[in-house]
Amino acid sequence: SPWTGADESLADSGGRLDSEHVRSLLRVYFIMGSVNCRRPAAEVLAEAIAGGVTIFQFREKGPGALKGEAKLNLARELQGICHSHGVPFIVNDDIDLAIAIDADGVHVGQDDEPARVLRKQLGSRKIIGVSAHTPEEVRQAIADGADYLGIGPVYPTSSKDDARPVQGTVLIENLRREGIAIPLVGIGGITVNNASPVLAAGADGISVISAIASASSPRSAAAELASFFGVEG
Ligand code: 3NM
Repeated sequence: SPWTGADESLADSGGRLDSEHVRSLLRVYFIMGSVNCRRPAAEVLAEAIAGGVTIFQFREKGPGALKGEAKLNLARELQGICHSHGVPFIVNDDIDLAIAIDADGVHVGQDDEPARVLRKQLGSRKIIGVSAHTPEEVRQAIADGADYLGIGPVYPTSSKDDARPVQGTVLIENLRREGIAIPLVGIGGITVNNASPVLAAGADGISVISAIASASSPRSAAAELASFFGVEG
């Protein structure tokens, strides 16, 4: 079902988000900032959503990234596109921006505020995602109340300068073998040609930048990724 924002029906009796709903939202997780695409980001995002993207993260980072009002304006434009299609809009790292525009959630790395601090700032109805690269980081993020994890880099990536060493699908497999059920996505170098082992390892979804943002047709690329889940683009 499409995301409906701060809707009580998504929260359980404790006011927490429904973890199975979050899990289903993660299937085709598209991440993008203005530096990731050569065409206007709004065009790329609209096409990707038409293809079947299920959740979007605004990640305005790296050399040439927008700042200040330009960043805020692009965030608002992309958020509007997401919301008109029922796609949750997540902000990477920038908690102040997430709060200013009432985003649906935030995604943070290991160098940012821990999820337990973010939860206090954002409340129980926002999605909080954490990048984790080791079993210890996974345990900590879960203890801190993360709603989902991003595990990577699964494959070599050229979209993140400070990416950790490639780890394949082994951490995802090990977590599932240990019975850790938290919703999670694989990230890093994933394309339609290598996504299958990530899902077989137990990921609930695949998270990509370049496979969609750099595709000649973002719509087709998203549709091919969505087809792993039997979703028509
Ligand atoms: N985080 P692409 S890898 C944003 O390992 C990000 O945590 C990673 O881009 C991690 O799909 C990555 O183009 C880049 O490889 C993903």
